[in-house]
Amino acid sequence: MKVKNNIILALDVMNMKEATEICEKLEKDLDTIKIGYPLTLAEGLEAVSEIKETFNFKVICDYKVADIPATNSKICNQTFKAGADAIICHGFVGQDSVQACADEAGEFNAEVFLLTEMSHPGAKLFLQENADAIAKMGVDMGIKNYVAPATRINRLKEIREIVGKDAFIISPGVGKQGGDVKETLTYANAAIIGRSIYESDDSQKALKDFISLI
Ligand code: 3DU
Repeated sequence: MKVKNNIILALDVMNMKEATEICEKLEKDLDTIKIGYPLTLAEGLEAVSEIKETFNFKVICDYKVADIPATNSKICNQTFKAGADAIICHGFVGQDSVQACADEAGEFNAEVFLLTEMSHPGAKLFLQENADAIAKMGVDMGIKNYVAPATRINRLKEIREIVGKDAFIISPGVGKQGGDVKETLTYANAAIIGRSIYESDDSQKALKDFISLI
């Protein structure tokens, strides 16, 4: 995946009106949007279709898919049918569950991002100790895309070393969660940024400020 300006907007606003306004303001400098449960639960999966129809954005659905293979397939099927270009799935559920997502993505010529370690403090409790193994599993499976934290640069670096230079890493945690965009992009291909942009009084300027730091 190619990401303009190496920044992905996390569009976690709670209605389509706000989502559309933000997208209109930022469409010159962005080409990739991440939609998660907040907007999807507020407005339905149509939010994905509507953004795809209205804008020239790639849409990554951050549904952190983490179920048995049969259910993962159905979740991915619906998401790709709605027009998503990619979906994020959890790795802790194991190879068969991740493979179900990858297989469904293959049917739609879409992509899967494997979530390794999350960015929040709580990720240290259970996820961190298994994140390297999750990343290794992804490599063994031939997964090309990963999610790794911008809030712990040493961990982002270690995960990059495991997945290799040709893997595509997107990294959440820049801005509000404390991560630094420039440092993050030393190891990640794109930074995921949400609140620091869409909660700003001037979202265009907030985005441009991040771009100027890269
Ligand atoms: O903290 P922000 O507002 O910049 O948003 C970060 C986005 O990335 C948000 O949608 C969140 O759900 C997602 N995310 C993480 O923050 C951390 C992860 O490990 C995975 C996804």
